[in-house]
Amino acid sequence: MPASLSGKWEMISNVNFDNYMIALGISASLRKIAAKLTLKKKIERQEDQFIVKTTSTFRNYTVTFKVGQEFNEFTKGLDNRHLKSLVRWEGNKLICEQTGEKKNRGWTHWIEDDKLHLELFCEGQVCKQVYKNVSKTR
Ligand code: 1AG
Repeated sequence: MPASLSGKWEMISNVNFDNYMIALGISASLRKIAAKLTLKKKIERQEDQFIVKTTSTFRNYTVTFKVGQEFNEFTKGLDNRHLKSLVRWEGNKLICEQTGEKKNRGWTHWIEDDKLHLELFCEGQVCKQVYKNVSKTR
């Protein structure tokens, strides 16, 4: 059973995504498309390095980082902003702080009941997503 974030995941719930996107300044037409997507994640980990790929039928987004090492993030195809991002562990939660134009922005990933949990936050809005594991087991 998946005890780590690594693997393939498919979204099964998505709460308050619209308000999160509004906080990011995403247009109504784009939000309408985004709201209908079933997002997938592929998370690869090699020691302190992570590659997180978010994919959908509409757009894809990949971020690569090392835990504890600040990096420049460009949210290409999302809100297209340049951020200074820093990911750290807090217990078994992987927490990213995204510093830039938007205040109190970031995300938290953790595993609970074999599901991948994600909170995306921006300026007081919190979007909560849950993903089921769809890694091939053989
Ligand atoms: C992320 O996840 C965010 C990944 O960093 C994308 C999740 C939600 C989309 C965010 C904002 C919406 C902006 C524009 C709408 C356009 C496209 C719809 C979504 C496209 C998905 C690729 C945290 C972590 C590591 O997993 O990235």
